[in-house]
Amino acid sequence: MKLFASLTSPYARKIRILLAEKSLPFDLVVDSPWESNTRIPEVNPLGKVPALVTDDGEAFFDSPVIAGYLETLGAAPQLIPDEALEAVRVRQSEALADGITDAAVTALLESRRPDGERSESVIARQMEKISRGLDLMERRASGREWLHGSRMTLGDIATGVALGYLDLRFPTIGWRDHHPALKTLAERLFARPSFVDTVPPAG
Ligand SMILES: N[C@@H](CCC(=O)N[C@@H](CS)C(=O)NCC(=O)O)C(=O)O
Repeated sequence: MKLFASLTSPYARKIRILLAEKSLPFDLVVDSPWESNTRIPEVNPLGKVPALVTDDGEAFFDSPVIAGYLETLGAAPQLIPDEALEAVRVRQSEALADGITDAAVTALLESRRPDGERSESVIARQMEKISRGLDLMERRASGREWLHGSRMTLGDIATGVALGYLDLRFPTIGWRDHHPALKTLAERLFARPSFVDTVPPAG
């Protein structure tokens, strides 16, 4: 299978980590959706990464859907539990983490708009989402080794990716200062080869 990804996309990083954790072989097609010669719209009409194309030519997007597809391949470790409600809870953690990432991406793009076009209130609104999201993540991580059950799940991986993205784009947030459980969880995640090997380049 082929994964279309940019090296800085946190959503694509989540999928690269899942593939690494499951030791699934794939071809990485590095492509930026912002470049004029991008081929991403050929596999994802929404023009976003990540997009995954199976060996049979079927294309999957967006990242939660790709995560669900990878789980169907049956490769260990299992990262979404079988039990339906527990699986929904893991997906809820993924949605919270992805939502924090969405807010950070929106704030970043807004902050890069030219003087006069930039809205400080849009940025502030996104920062509030990040702050509230981090607080809920912290409560869920408190007193536990992993967010769900006794093993790492997709929820932990998505959370680590969101925290790593804040480190990359908004280091001044300093989320570690007020979120000790997330700090501990992130230290455990960031030491894994799957995270180390997918650290985004600066820029
Ligand atoms: N919800 C999507 C978000 C994907 C996304 O927004 N990717 C960004 C890169 S970080 C992108 O491709 N943006 C290009 C665009 O919005 O045109 C997912 O989880 O896959």
